[in-house]
Amino acid sequence: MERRNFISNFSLAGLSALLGTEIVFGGRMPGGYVPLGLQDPDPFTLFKKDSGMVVLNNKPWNMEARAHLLDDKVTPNKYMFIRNNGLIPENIDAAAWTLKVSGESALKPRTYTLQDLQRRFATHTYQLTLECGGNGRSEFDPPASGNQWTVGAVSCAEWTGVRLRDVLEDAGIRDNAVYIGYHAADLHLSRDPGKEPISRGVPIQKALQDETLLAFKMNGAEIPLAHGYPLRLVAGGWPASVSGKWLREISIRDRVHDGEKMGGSSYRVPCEPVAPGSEVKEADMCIIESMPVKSLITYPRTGVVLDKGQGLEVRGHAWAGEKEVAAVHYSMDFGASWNACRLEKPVNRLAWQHFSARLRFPARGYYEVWARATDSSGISQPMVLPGWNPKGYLNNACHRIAIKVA
Ligand SMILES: Nc1nc2c(c(=O)[nH]1)N[C@H]1C(S)=C(S)[C@@H](COP(=O)(O)O)O[C@H]1N2
Ligand SMILES: [Mo]
Repeated sequence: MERRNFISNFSLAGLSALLGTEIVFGGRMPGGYVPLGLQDPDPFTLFKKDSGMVVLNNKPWNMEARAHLLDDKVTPNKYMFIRNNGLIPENIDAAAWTLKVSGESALKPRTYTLQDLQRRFATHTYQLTLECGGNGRSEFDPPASGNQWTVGAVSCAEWTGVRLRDVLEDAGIRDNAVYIGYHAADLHLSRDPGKEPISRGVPIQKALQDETLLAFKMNGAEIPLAHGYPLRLVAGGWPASVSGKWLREISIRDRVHDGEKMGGSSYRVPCEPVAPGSEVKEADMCIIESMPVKSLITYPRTGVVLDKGQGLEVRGHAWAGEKEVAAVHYSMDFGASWNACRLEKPVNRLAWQHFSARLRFPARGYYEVWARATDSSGISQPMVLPGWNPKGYLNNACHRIAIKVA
């Protein structure tokens, strides 16, 4: 986002809010002047993020959480990772915003205002897990290019909107429909309006699921700008790249959507395992669909020092793409033995689940707690890195934290 343009659209009160305090002589400030305190991009203030978040890139903005920041059952905005491929749209007028439904397989292509969507279709609310396909990329060797996400490119917020299915059915779906693709309002980094930063999609079956939303609210409020205000596609359990932010158009396709970042090595992995560092032919790459089983220890934070005799409640979340998590186990002896954690059912399909366990440490010294989730089909997280792939996707290795008992 061009900070200067963005900022100059704010009123004095808005600028004060961004600065976090009143501009005492604000009335004397020349029109359009950008206060120095706002000239140095401070993404934490700009996006209302916690100062413990980690900025991976500023052009485009990419930011991740640390594991312990994700302790809430429902992720608040301040701890939600940001993944942008292009520039956040400026000057959004929600009252004039429209969503077009188009494509070869749309019977009656239509355009809806946000008000049309809200008035004409029933509203639904779900907690939905969104994990970037590249979460965990930083551990792959040979390394993959792209944002070096560690563990924090995952969230589970509560999304409210209308079902994509209801809207697609209103526009009419031809029998030959196989996919939907999204088009959004963000600008390509080159600022060339003819180029899209990203335009992905999902098979029609995923588009028609109850939980696939055209969302206009996150955690009960307007969607924050960085997360797709005023309208976002949310398809939980799949790489979050299919959940298009700043949504302008949904295309009902008679073929696999061929938008930006659908081909090559983008969000695709070798269909069959390959040796690390291999060249993989485009024809041998498959589109990532449901995300694999994974878990994250969110309490305590790694490195915590405990007093001897102090018990400890360890907790976190686990998720498994389209599947449910059936069990989470922990180990405190480097994987030699495993014990079951308590595990809650998901509030709804595609929401992450919460686990906890009460631990006792037998002596002073250093420990590690490892967590491992198993999905409903019996597949568990690997303890070492899973299959290498050219872009470093789908690292669902077990999460570990360090603990000292003093
Ligand atoms: N329009 C648009 N939608 C987008 C993206 C984007 O760059 N532009 N990034 C995608 C990717 S790769 C991810 S991981 C998620 C990140 O969502 P978040 O920033 O709300 O956490 O948004 C997806 N939707
Ligand atoms: Mo992503």
